[in-house]
Amino acid sequence: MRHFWAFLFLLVPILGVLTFLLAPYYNHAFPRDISEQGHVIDQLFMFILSLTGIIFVGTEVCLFYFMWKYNGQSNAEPVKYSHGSHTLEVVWTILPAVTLLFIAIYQMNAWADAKMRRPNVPVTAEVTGRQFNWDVRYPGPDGELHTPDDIVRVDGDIHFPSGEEVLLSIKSADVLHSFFLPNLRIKQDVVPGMQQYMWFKCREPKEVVDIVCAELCGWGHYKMSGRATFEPRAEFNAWLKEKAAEQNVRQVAQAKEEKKEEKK
Ligand SMILES: [Cu+2]
Repeated sequence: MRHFWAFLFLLVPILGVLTFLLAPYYNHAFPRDISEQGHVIDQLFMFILSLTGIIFVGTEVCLFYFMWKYNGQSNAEPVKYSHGSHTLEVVWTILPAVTLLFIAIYQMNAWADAKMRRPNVPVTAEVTGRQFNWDVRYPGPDGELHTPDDIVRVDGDIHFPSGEEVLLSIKSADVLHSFFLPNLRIKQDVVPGMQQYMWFKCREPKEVVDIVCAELCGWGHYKMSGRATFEPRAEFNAWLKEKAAEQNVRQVAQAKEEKKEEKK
């Protein structure tokens, strides 16, 4: 086939665009957004995707056209070499630079909302990433973290109040992890030795979503999953109370066990 390579290269944009268009029908598009700020992130993503998508398709079509037109089998003329064009080089340096600068300015507010303007609310919980789990510590009735009445959860079943700002303090006990709530468009790298904060607000009254680790952190990386349940404040408080009671029962049993050991 004379134009085999031209057609092969044309397949790239066709398959690329088709995959993108069909993804939602196969449930491979964005997970449902339940966050109050999520649409800003999605809009930004779609904007950048459209921009790069148009340039991608344009480039691929040019590639196809030139491969078709200058096919060696149909062009008897010898190859002519060009030694570059100063004007063209200036244009293709300035255009991307201006585009990147525009995106940098355009997204500033979204970045500030997501990473800099920390809401003025008490910390809902402290999340610690470790190989291979997310440990979550809630302040007890005293509202203070790292006091004896803290409620510690290590089973991946985490609850948060919905309809209000949730502020998490987050750290790592060992290596790099990344706390990712796809449905809330929230992802935060967890760096050893660094104390960080992340915040979000779930606009749905009741929702159960996935928690994942988005940083390859070792052989058990896949195990760092969990479920986050969002529920109204009253239900959340009731859940916390129930878990505190369970924890107390366990602690009392443990203390009894230890006393028995001592007597022996
Ligand atoms: Cu991890």
